[in-house]
Amino acid sequence: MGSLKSKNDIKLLADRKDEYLRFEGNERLTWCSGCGNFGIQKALERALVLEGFKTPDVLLCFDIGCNGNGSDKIAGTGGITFHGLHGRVISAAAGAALANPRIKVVASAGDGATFSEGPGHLLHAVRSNYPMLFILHNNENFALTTGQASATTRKGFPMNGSPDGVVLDPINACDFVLGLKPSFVARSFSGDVNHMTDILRSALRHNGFAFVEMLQLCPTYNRATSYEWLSQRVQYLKTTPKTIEAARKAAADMEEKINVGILYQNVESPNFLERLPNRKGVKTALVDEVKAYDIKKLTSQFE
Ligand SMILES: Cc1ncc(C[n+]2csc(CCOP(=O)(O)OP(=O)(O)O)c2C)c(N)n1
Ligand code: SF4
Ligand SMILES: [Mg+2]
Repeated sequence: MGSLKSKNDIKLLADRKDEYLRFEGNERLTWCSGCGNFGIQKALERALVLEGFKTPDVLLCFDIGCNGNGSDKIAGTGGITFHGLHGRVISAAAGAALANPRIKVVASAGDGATFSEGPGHLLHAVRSNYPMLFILHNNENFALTTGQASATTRKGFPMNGSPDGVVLDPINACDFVLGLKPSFVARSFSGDVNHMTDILRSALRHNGFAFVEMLQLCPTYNRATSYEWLSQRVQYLKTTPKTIEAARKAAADMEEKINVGILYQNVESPNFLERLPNRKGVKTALVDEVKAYDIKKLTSQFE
């Protein structure tokens, strides 16, 4: 399963060491010890380099939160990053992806941002099939603001702000997205960098909106799903379910047997730009078409 078990990939990564180091940058990482964000960042760097991307070809967009603190720690030398408002990273990233399809756009956000602050953006990104990769860092809480319950916190667990236990059922992130006729949905686990790397490589190759949920360890505030708890339950899918119904079945259990892998992929679904009649046959990107317009004549009518 793990890509770095392959000798070819280890050699490729060694050959592309300079590019890898450019993605890695040299900023000091400030996440807590044992935080799943370390592994997710490593997997993303490896996946980008193994897929042949160079730092200027990639725009890495980050939401607010502990996950978003990766924005100044990745691509430190030569890479392009964008740190948006809480819950709004998808809209900014999608705009960039539509404006310039020559760059690869990757957006990262937490569960709080995605399912409490900005679920509308996710919903329309999935149904629009924008050409970008979205990584959900699901640590099941609002971590940066010290462990409040989010929409993915498990029922009954006491959190800061709800010390008697959360009273609502959690949203199952992949099931939610699968209900929107997506073109790519996958789940992985921040305790397995090789698996995350494999999943991210497939997601980077996907033409359309690739949704990847990382079950992210947060030992400081998410005591419900520790490394031991998750690693005892994670099951590696051997094949990708063929239908959305089968994928939803595979995604459903988050308590006993938690499936990770590519849950669903539709390679036939055109991305948003490919659907637009006015972009058919157009060779330029929107960024090439930007020019200065004289609007004086137009505005003079209102003077
Ligand atoms: C609109 C808005 N509401 C609240 C906040 C305060 N805030 C900053 S980080 C954060 C928690 C983020 O949780 P999540 O998105 O899950 O990311 P994590 O820290 O868990 O990685 C909150 C509530 C904010 N920045 N903006
Ligand atoms: S609070 Fe949780 S998510 Fe934030 S850095 Fe610490 S372990 Fe990571
Ligand atoms: Mg969170």
